[in-house]
Amino acid sequence: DDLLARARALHLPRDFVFGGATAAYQIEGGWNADGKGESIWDRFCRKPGAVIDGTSGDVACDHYNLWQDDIRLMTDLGLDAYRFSIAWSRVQPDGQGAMNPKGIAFYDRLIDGLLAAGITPYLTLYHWDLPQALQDKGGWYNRDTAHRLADHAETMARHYGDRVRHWTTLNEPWTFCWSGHASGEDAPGLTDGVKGGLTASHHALLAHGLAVPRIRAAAPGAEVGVVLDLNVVEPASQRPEDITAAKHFELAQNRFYLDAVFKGRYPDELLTLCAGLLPDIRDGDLATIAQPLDYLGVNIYRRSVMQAGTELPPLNFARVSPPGDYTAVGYEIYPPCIHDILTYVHRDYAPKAIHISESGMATRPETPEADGLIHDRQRAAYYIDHIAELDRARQKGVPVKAYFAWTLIDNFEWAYGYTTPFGIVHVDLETQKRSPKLSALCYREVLRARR
Ligand code: PNW
Repeated sequence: DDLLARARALHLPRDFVFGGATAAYQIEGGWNADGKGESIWDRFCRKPGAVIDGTSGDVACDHYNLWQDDIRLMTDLGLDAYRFSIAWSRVQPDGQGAMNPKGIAFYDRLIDGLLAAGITPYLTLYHWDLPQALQDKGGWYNRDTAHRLADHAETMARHYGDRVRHWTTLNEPWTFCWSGHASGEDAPGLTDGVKGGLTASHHALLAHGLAVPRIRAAAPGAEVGVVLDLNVVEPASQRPEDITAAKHFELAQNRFYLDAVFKGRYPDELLTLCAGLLPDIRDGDLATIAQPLDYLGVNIYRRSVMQAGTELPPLNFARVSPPGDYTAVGYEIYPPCIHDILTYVHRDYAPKAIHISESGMATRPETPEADGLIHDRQRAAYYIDHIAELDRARQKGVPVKAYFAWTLIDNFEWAYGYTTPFGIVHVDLETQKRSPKLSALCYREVLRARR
């Protein structure tokens, strides 16, 4: 097959890390098993209309029970690494106070199983599923939540730090803060506009900054980073109002987080624009946030072409869809985005190392062809083209060290439910049977072709 041949023609270095990524709520199921507490996603999915197909992660891929099968899949694909997240309410049902030993034991089994299989665990502490008990106290609007996450980080690092070396504090503060608190598309479903997005973001960044030294103290030798979802932003035209709108979007999605984490400040232009909508930013907060990091994780799915519009006033942008191919969640397929974001981050912030912590595409639900295989040719090409663009940036000297496919197995895609699978492995939701797709076979070839 031509795609397999194209995969074999990529030659990343031998020590380049290839992995698969997932998140607890999207795959585990077992939403109330063995003493797990309720999370904001458990609550949100029960709200009529919140998830387009009316589903939830109650069962998802039943990874809570089938984790051994999933490790076997990773072994078959030859993955070096596995990026997963801990469901906070599984290990500590209320997000503070009593721990849940059975929940802790689940991740012990998973981590020990990965290590026995020779797969390196990359652990994310927070991938969107805040314990509902903390939401009841204000969630990310409550500054105290930052301290609760830092405590959680330390507890996890004490427990798993002897076996887990790679730690991520937050997954995508932009998305969980803004989609959760400004537009309301994600849990907890609040629609408080810019004020909501910025308040949640400041507290989330504070949580990150407080957590980093706690992880290092509890797990000496740990490599610690944060995962940001960044976008390559372009104005739709050279009209001044479009250039301004693109700038506002870039400040809000990229620079707010990057400047805080790497430079210990928020962009002045954004603070001026959003005066009156700002959270309580206290003396010392930005110094706390700007911890030295071992790596930056970047999730990149598309570029963003922006024009003047009415979204999130006073940011006032609108997304433009240039002609081209689009995925099932409406993202433009634009492979240079990965090269462009890597060179942008390297040029302006120079992290020690960069990981592409997520990259991948959604389709409509798929079914196997006569030969039993799902021929997801577009997804296979997506991986080949994006990894080639990553390699182009690497060859220019960008220190990109790892790439994680989003996602290992078809799973619960948040507000899209099960309507837009992203997996390189198909999951039959009736039988829970896993079957690698053509994209998985191509990915394996890319891994094998390293030299
Ligand atoms: C990520 N964008 O979110 C999440 O980390 C995953 O949990 C999720 O399943 C995956 O993407 C697929 O949607 C995104 O701006 C955040 O293009 C932002 C963007 C894309 C995905």
